[in-house]
Formats: sequence, C-alpha cells, structure tokens
Amino acid sequence: MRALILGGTADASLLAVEIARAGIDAIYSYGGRTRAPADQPLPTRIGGFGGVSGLADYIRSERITHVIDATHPFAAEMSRNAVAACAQTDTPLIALERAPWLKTPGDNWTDVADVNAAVATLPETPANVFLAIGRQHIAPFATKPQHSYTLRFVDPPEAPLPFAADVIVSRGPFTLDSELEMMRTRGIAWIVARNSGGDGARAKIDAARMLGLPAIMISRPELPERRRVESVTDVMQWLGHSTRLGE
Ligand code: 3Y8
Ligand code: NAP
Repeated sequence: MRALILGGTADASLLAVEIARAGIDAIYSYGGRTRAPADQPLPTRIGGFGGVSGLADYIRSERITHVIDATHPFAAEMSRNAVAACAQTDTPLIALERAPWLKTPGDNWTDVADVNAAVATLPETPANVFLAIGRQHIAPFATKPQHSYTLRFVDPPEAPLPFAADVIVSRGPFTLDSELEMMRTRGIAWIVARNSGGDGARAKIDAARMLGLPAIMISRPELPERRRVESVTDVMQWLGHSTRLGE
C-alpha cells in the first residue's frame, strides 16, 4: 500500500499523524499556497501536479495505491482533479471532508452562493466589515469601497490590495476569545465567511452570534460524487479494510 494525502487542512494533519503511527507508506501533499506550511510526520511534496494528467502520471510513477482527498471543501479544483485522475488510473479514492456548519438559534446568517453574491448582500451604507475568506477571492469587494474592511491572511500580502483594508496576518486555528476581542475592538458590524466547517475557523461564527452580528455565509462549491467520510477513524478503517493480506 502507498497512500497519497491531498492535504492542507487541520483534518489532513490529524490523518497524517495516524497514518504515520500505523506505519503506512504515504506521501503528504501541499498545494504550495503558503510560505511555511506546517511540518508533517510523513514525506511531503509541495506544489501542483499539473492538472488531471499530471496527477494521473504522479499516481502511476509513484505507484500510489490509495488517494485520500483531505483538502478544504473550497479546494474544488483539486477535488475534481482527484476524482478524474483516480478514475483514469483506477485508484481507490476517499474524501475526508468535515460537515458544513449548521445555522443554530441566534445565528443571523444570509446564505449566498459565491463571493459576488456576498458583495451584493453587503449594505450600501458604510460599515466595518470582516472578510474571513483569505486572500484569493477578495477582488469583487472593490465594488463597495465605502466599507472599512478587515482582512485575514495566512501570509503578509505580496501585492497591493484591490481596495483599502486592514490585514491581520494569522494562520489559525482561532479562539473564541481572540475573535470576540478582535471584533469588539474593531467595531465589526458584518462578517463574510465561507462554510468551511470544522473547528479551526468556527470561532468567528460563534463570536458573531454572541455579538449579534450578521454573517454572510458563502456556500460550498458542488463537487462530483465520491466516497466521503468525516472522520480520521473512517479513513483508517477504509485503508485497513481495502488492503488485502500481504499488500
Ligand atoms: C496551505 C496549511 C492547522 C491548519 C489550519 C482548517 C483550519 C485554519 C479555516 C479565517 C478563515 C481560509 C484559509 C482557512 C482555514 C485552517 C487550517 C484553515 C481559512 C492553511 C494551510 C494552507 C492554507 C491555504 C489557505 C488559502 C486560504 C485558506 C486562510 C499551512 C493555513 C480563509 C479558508 O494566502 C493564500 O493563498 C492562502 C490561501 C487557500 C483561502 C484563500 O483563498 O485565501 N487556506 N491554509 C495549504 C497548501 O498549500 O496546500 O500553511 O500549514 C491551513 C488551514 N486553513 O494547522 O491547524 O479548516 O483546516 N484557511 C476559508 O475557510 O475561507 C481562514 O481567517 O477565519
Ligand atoms: P484549488 O483551487 O482547489 O486547487 C488549485 C490547484 O492547486 C489544483 O488544481 C492543484 O494544482 C493545486 N493544489 C491544490 N491543493 C493541492 C494539494 N494539496 N497538493 C497539490 N496540489 C494542490 O485549491 P485551493 O483552494 O487554492 O487550496 C490550496 C490548498 O490550500 C489545498 O491544500 C487546500 O486543502 C488548502 N486550503 C484551502 C482552503 C480554501 O479556502 N480553498 C482553506 C484551507 C486550506 P494542479 O492542477 O497543478 O495539480
């Protein structure tokens, strides 16, 4: 058995620990989005594969027998490529994907389909807005420059921002107290988030509810059908289950 973990999330890091502990031959893969990704207890590769064909070639050349897609729910292109490349190479694939956050009483959410819908949902009157959606998808907010924006990136911005904004540089995970403190100090009136699920970024959602703030929640992209579990244990069972004796 030789597993490829498409990683880059807290869940993928937890899986890597279990796979290393089980002594399974595996490779951990980052997309190369951040300057200093967290170390892993497995051999690690960083950077794209070169689309579906690049991933299929990698699977063949590295003799990968199992692929675990433990990327983020918004890493749609990687997930789609994994489905296609595993079909092409007839390689077993499983997705480790956390459940979306569910609205609870007291949440003041507006669910929107994408970033452009999120921009449209912001009011016209100027407000303090916290964009907790990273760095790659903020450009559309330039059409509403009247707001005072707070952004949060993993790494310091390299290029000029498409609109005036204050940038917090932090990789998370984030605590409820630090989110409450930040939102109160900055007088945040709106937050924009993606429905990432998981615990690593949930604190801002709980803080918004406690402060009675409206949250614009961007729904996840559609992904192709694939085997999907929500726990590291289920992945380990799948790995154990799908090996034949002597493999
Ligand atoms: C490179 C690996 C850990 C892992 C931390 C999780 C938790 C924090 C939630 C907010 C939301 C956001 C962002 C976020 C979350 C965890 C987890 C998670 C959101 C790292 C990591 C990589 C990335 C890539 C980065 C994206 C960005 C998104 C910031 C490592 C830290 C906003 C997603 O500058 C860039 O290009 C960054 C790009 C993709 C989204 C974007 O479009 O900007 N994640 N995040 C992975 C790789 O190269 O393969 O550097 O160690 C992993 C984590 N991100 O150690 O506990 O859910 O697992 N990451 C979102 O939810 O919208 C932060 O600020 O509240
Ligand atoms: P994406 O848009 O779905 O992927 C774009 C391209 O980046 C992929 O086609 C692939 O390039 C490469 N790539 C992405 N993840 C990779 C991985 N783990 N290993 C190797 N190549 C990878 O991806 P994204 O949304 O930018 O996310 C990039 C990474 O950040 C992923 O590891 C993801 O788990 C992590 N992350 C993302 C988010 C988010 O909000 N999107 C949040 C937290 C963590 P090729 O086509 O060349 O193979």
